[in-house]
Amino acid sequence: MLRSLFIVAGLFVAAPALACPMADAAAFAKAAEAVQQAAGTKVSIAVQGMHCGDCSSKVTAALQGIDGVEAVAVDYQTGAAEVAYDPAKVSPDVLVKAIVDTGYQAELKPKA
Ligand SMILES: [Cu+2]
Repeated sequence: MLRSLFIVAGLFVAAPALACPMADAAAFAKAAEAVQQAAGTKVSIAVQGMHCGDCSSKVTAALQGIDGVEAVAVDYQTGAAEVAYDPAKVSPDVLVKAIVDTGYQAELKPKA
């Protein structure tokens, strides 16, 4: 009895980890729009090595922790990272280095 309770509780804990790709894409689209509407300079960074929502959360947290970063959107499925930043406080190279330091490969995308 107690054992099955633990199994049920475990399923609830595990559920968010089985992230729905559609939900992730929608969350990224929303975050990317916030980046576009944020003040500051926008840059796109190509990130390699992300394979789940946990990866995009780590990259997002690393970027958000940088002084001068205004908004961040990261999609592990496409490897896209969109950042709005204050050029007086931070440079794109610092953003790329923060991602690399987190354990992923990253490079600036040429301006579209
Ligand atoms: Cu991951």
